[in-house]
Amino acid sequence: MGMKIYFAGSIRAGRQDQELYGQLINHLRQYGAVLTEHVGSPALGWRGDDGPSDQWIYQRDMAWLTEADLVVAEVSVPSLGVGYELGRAEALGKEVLCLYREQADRRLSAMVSGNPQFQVVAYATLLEATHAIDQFCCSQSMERSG
Ligand code: 6K6
Repeated sequence: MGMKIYFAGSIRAGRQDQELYGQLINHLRQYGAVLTEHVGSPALGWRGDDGPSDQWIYQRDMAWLTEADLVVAEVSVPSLGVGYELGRAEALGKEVLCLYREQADRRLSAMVSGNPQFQVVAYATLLEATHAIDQFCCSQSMERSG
């Protein structure tokens, strides 16, 4: 327990999944501190300009990503910011879980689905998503405790 978790989800690329992000973040809390809780907040709109400067946000998020033990990304809404965070997470050697809802009119980027460093799980229901989180977080916390 007590891991640091970086949750990534779309902000300026569209907030249509915000409520789902909040549910996933709530579920993640049992495994440790979610550094990026605001990603699930209804107060954070798609403009994402109601707070500090973009430079400040970038610096803070990169610092959090560096200190995180695990990265969990909801990648159904394609977001430049989330894609960037995933690339940086890989370069930092982080363990990464990507959760994706199958959609008829859209396919996940091959840069994510084809990356052997990422665990990519397609899901249909919230229960399937939280199950994938349980498997990922439990195996990681067992590896950490030796
Ligand atoms: C308002 C108040 C404080 O911060 C804001 C606005 N913006 C952001 N705050 C925090 N993290 C952000 C913000 N914008 C992007 N990110 C990071 O990029 C998050 O960690 C998300 O996972 C990701 C979303 O990228 P876009 O490209 O969809 O915005």
